[in-house]
Amino acid sequence: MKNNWIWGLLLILILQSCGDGKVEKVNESPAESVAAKAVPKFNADSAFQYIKKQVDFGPRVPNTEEHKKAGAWLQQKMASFGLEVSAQEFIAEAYDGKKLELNNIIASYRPEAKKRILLAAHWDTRRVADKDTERINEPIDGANDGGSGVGVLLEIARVISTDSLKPEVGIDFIFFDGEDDGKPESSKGGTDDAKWWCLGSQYWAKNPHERGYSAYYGILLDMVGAKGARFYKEGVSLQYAKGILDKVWSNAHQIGHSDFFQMRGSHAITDDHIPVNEVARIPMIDIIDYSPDFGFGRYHHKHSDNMDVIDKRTLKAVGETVLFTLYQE
Ligand code: AHN
Ligand code: ZN
Repeated sequence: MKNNWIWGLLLILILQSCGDGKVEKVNESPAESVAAKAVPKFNADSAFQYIKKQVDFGPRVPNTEEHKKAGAWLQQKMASFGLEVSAQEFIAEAYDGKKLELNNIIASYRPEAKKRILLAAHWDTRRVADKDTERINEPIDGANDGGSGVGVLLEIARVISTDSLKPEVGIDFIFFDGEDDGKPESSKGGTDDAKWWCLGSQYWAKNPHERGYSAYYGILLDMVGAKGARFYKEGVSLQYAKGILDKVWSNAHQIGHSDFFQMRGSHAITDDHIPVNEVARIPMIDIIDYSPDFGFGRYHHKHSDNMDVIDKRTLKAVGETVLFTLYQE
C-alpha cells in the first residue's frame, strides 16, 4: 500500500518523458521545413541485388551478348512493375569508328499524369579499364559505374508500383545506353573528346520517345553506390537547375543524409544531363560521386569497380533522398 505513491510518481515521470520526446522531435526539424508527406521504405538490400544481377550478366558493353541479355532483363523487370515500357534502338558511331547497337529503355509510371519527373541512369558499362594498371584492354564489371544508378532506379520503380502509398507525379525512368564509351585515357586530348560520351542521351534529347516530351525536372544518378561516396553540387546542374539541386540536397539533409550530400559546389562533369538540359531543355541535375578535391572515386574505370565497392548505406542515402523528393511533389 505505501508503495502506491511511488508507482504514481513513476507513472507521471513516464508520461512526462513521452510528452517531452514528442515536443523535442518537432523542434529538431529546421524552421523552414513543412510537414513531410509519408514515403514508403526504400530497400537497399533489394537495390544491391539489382546491381548484382546486372554484374552477373557480365560487362554490359554494347555489341555483346551480355549487353543484349541485360537490356532484355531490364525491360522485362520494368514491365513486371506494371510500367509502360518502350525501347529506342539505334546505331551510333564510337570514337574509333565502331558502329554501336544501342538501346535506350524508357518506362513510364502514370503516363497520363501531366506533371512528370524524369529519372535517369546509364546502363551500359565501359569496354576498357583505361585507368587501371593491369588488363587495361578488358571491360570492367561497372558495379558502380552503370550498375548502381540502374539498381537504385529499379528499386524506386518497385516501391512505387507495389506500395500502397503513391506519388502524385508521373514518372519517366530512362536507362540511357552508350554513356561510357568515351575515348580512353591514352588517346584523350582532342577538342572533340566530349562528344563521344553520352551517346544514348544525345540521341534521346534529339529524338524523345514522345513528340514534344517535357518534364517538370530530371534527376540523373551516376555512380551512386560506392562506399564512402560524397555527392557535391555538380557544375552543370548548378548552371541549369540550381533550384532542383538545392531542393534535393535540402531534402537529403532533412532525412539525415548530410554526410553524403555535401553543401559545396564541384566541377562541371560531362554526363547524360548535358543533352537533357541543353537540347531537350529539361532542367536536370546529376547526383554523381565526384569530389572537387579528389575527382572521381578510386575505382573509376578500373577493375576494382566491382561488387566489393558497393555499400548499401550509400544506396540507402540516395534511394531515400530521391524517393522522398518524388513523394513531396
Ligand atoms: C568524364 O570523364 C569527364 N565524364 C564521363 C562521365 C562518366 C563516365 N560517368 C560515368 N562514366
Ligand atoms: Zn564511366
